[in-house]
Amino acid sequence: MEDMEPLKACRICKNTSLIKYLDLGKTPLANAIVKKDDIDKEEKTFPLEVMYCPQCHLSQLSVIVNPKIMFSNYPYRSSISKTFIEHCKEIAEIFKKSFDFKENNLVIDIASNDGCMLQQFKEMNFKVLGIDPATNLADIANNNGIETINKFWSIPIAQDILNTKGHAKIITATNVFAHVNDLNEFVEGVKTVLDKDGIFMIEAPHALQMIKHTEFDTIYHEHLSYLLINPLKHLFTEHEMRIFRVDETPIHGGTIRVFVCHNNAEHTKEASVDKIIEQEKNETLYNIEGYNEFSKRVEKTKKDLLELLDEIKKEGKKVAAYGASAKGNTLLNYFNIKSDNIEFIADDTPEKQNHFAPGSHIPILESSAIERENPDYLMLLAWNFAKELIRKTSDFEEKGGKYIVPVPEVKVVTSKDYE
Ligand code: DWN
Repeated sequence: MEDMEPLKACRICKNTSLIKYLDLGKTPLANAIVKKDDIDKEEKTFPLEVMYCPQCHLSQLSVIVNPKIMFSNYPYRSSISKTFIEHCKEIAEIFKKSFDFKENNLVIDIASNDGCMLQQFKEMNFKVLGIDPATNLADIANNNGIETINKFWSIPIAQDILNTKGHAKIITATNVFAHVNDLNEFVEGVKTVLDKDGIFMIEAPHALQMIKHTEFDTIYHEHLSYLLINPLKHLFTEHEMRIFRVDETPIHGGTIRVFVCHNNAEHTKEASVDKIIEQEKNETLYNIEGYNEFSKRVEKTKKDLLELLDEIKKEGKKVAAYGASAKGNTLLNYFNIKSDNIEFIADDTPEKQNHFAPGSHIPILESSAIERENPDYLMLLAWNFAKELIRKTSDFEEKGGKYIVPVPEVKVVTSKDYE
């Protein structure tokens, strides 16, 4: 596959008449952090446009960037966030309590990152197996005792696991289903190895929350699809599977947790499935009207944030950022914000420190830089973890520092706003 190919048809229902409703220009890959030695090299950029399928209502990018470029070595560690570790524990407890799974049942986590999710299941005496294409992350997980296959998920991988370890009672896929181009291959792989009464659980940003709360920074090339329950229902029906429960959870700006099983499995469909579909209909996300004013709200966020940063600059005050997130790079690049406005981005991820953000080339430093450089404001580019980031920077606030949260609307906040 070349670096990029155009989307020819809706990846779920194959409709070819898609409607573009957002264009964020050509941008570098959101996690393509730049080494010091490469700072003067030209960065690859790709169109960042979102298309709406009027047939199944899936939102999806107009291009597919080669996943090998994005995921073979990945600078994002799930375990950096204590909030996310707690979130993984909550998921493992749901399976332990709500479904009568036994110790030693096999749990597979697809796109298992550094083993964050599987560590929780392992502590509950499940048998665990991770799959992740990122060699750097698979090495971390394997070194931590979480067996991890360093590959992309596929039907052959699923078949190998079935032959060597048997069926899986649980297959989890958090923050990966929206990243996959060939969802049919992905789902057929799950079907191959999922136990007849097993559960396949997906977590992904809910397009309803993205549109409703102007979370445009969730849009970057790793996220090929922006999911609603209706298109997912259509997809699983095609594979003799069905959605029997949907939870809503606030992580990552509003996520849907979708429970799927084989058609003839014993899991009874819950009211939550139709309730979410009703919500999606009520937000007019099943026709293009629901999307038309989204881009206007993105432009308002851009105007408000640039005005705020200009004001702060005129006061001679300094702004830094915390959380060199992929979403943060969408925001910085679409708003054309660079180091003359944001002095540095603090981040606790070793793979990101002492590099530069893609496009903006703002330096990414260890979070100790906050105390050393003493900015007046911290823009939370990982606003979805605002509470955790604010809790970690209480010294900064005690010295009079304030926080800027850019989404869902531009606000100057303090820890009191999160009590
Ligand atoms: O889907 C994806 C989501 C789940 O994670 C991936 N495609 C990529 C990634 O997106 P993101 O980078 O926007 O996610 P986060 O979790 O909002 O990024 C948080 C950033 O902030 C990371 O670089 C880690 C950093 N961080 C930190 O330095 N200290 C985060 C916390 C909580 C901290 O305490």
